[in-house]
Amino acid sequence: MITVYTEKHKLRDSKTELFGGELIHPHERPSRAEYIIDRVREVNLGEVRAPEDFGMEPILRTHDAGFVGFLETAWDDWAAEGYKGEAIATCWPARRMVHRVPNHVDGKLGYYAMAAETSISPGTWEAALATAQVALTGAELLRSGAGAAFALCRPPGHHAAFDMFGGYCFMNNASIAAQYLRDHNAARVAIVDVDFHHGNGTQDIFYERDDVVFVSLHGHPADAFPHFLGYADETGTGNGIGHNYNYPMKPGTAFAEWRRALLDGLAKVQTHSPDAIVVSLGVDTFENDPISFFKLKTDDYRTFGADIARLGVPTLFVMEGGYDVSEIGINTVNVLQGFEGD
Ligand code: Q9C
Ligand code: ZN
Repeated sequence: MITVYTEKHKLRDSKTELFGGELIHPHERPSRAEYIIDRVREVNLGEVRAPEDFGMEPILRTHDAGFVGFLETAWDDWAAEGYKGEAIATCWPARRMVHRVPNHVDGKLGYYAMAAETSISPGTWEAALATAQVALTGAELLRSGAGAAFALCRPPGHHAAFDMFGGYCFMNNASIAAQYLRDHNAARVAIVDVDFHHGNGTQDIFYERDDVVFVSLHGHPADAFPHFLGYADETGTGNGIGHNYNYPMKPGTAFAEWRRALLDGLAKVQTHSPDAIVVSLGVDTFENDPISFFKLKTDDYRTFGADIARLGVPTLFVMEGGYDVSEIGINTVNVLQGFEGD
């Protein structure tokens, strides 16, 4: 299968992540994508190609224009204040406060951020924009007839909502790709999110819709980030009722139980007969992942890939999480090889 990749991801190289009350070297760092692309090349998965430029229009089908404009100038606006560190939200429109977009960058950060761990640094916008184009190029491969493609996105996207960033994410690459497929001949799309964390952004974007089905397997929000979304009783609203399926699971969940949830979710996907599937592919479900609590093993990722392939639907894999272990390359590519049956 073709992998879409650009070195522009390296422009996202934040120096800080607010973690445990300290500013640490971020878990979401450039080496992650390098482990993965190295493994893609090592096993000769297929051609690696650069993204095409689809411009802003397909991004604005999924994200609020004010939000995207904020991301574009956030670093410059922050630097203009004379602040010495990276841009971090410190104040939110919390319960019973007014939700109106302020002028000051401090207020805008709080308005558009869903969490404080994700610092905005120079180059963040350029990398986020480039990786949205990676996802769109992958979607275009499916549109033009490919049975599968791998969008090696970085920074990741599934925590980014219509008008919020956070959880290491800025724009929702998988959702932008799914919307592109909807806008080009796919009547129904399913998004299967297997990242350890709930895909709150993706759920938010499609929650009222019946043309994009969302299935997410994740650490239970009572125990895991993003903490405030991802419960099993969130099933959609309006036209979207019955098109959102959450599978929250407890600490220590291993592959057998995880796969039971997966197969249940894939059966739901089949009832909607999608024309395309977008997999939000996080491998932070790995037993040695530093910030997660599932116990998947390296070989399990092949089984998972084969389970997806059995649906027989064109599939775009979009990279999400998976942290700071060299196995993220092997685990990610195992999914793709399992899908291809080798
Ligand atoms: N104590 C993705 O995997 N903080 N984002 C976790 C754990 C945020 C993960 C804190 C994790 C975000 C794309
Ligand atoms: Zn994750």
